[in-house]
Amino acid sequence: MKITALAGGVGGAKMVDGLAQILPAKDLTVIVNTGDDFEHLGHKICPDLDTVCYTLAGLANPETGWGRKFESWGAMESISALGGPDWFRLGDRDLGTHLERTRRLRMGQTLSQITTDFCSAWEIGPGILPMCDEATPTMVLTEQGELAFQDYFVARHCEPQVLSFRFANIENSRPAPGVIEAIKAADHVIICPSNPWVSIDPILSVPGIKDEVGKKHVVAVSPIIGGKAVKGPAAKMFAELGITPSAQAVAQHYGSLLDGFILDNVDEEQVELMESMETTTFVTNTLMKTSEDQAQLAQEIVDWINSR
Ligand code: FO1
Repeated sequence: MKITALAGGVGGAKMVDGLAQILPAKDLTVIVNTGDDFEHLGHKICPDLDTVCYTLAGLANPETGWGRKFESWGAMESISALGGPDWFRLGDRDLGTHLERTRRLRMGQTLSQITTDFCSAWEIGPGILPMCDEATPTMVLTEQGELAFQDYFVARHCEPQVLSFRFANIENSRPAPGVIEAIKAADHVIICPSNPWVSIDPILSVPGIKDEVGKKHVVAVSPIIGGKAVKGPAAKMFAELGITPSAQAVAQHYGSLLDGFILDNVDEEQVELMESMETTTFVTNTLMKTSEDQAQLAQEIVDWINSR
């Protein structure tokens, strides 16, 4: 069975890692959010692509979820000592990725070509595709004005109250090569337990992607468990936008795109509400603390999908 997953951030990377453990590599393609990408210290940083790739390559930092394991911070310390911008922490090993990616971009290669090459160097089996090759930076409209995503997320610790989101230049973007083909070829699309507002919505906003996803069987895994986000600001965003954060709110956010929804045992009482919305549900442990948890959740989802 062929699966195409939509992913961003640490929750997405964990789900994808679980799927990669149980599916043949040729049957899994991951479309990754690039709305978080930005230029920093003159280099192109792609946090979600790198988080997914480092995780699948076994290179990810298990404490932070982003960046590399066995990292050293010499370059950052030098920048800091010179009074340079040190609010966004780039480790030495991670920096190598950004240097090489930026070098290739400046030679005229596309982000999708570079990602394919990096994945083969890191011996990653599943297909990993950026949602598009164009820059479509996520902008967060807050009570303190409009902020670039990493300014909001890292520099300001997600503190400003959110009013809305905008994906700049999205209307001029096109699905990266292979994206539409991967969705068409999929038996199922899985929306990973990533932030709906800033990880999944950017992907679905690339012209053509949502229409193609809408033709498939689509299931989503809730990133909200017991009213709280497993990691990151998703619950805070729902609340600030006037929506009580819950698994049900996530299902409502995706609306008719979904024909299945996976929620955690602690949210079992929400099943009736969701089934009244005509979304079939699957209830299990969705908290992925270990690699075994990731594989178990992936297997349960695939078994459930197969049995429907
Ligand atoms: N997140 C932080 O909270 N602080 C950082 O200093 C930081 C550095 C960083 C470097 C490379 C990278 O790929 C990601 C990094 N992140 C950092 C995480 C990242 O900004 C966010 O988690 C994602 O954009 C949200 O999915």
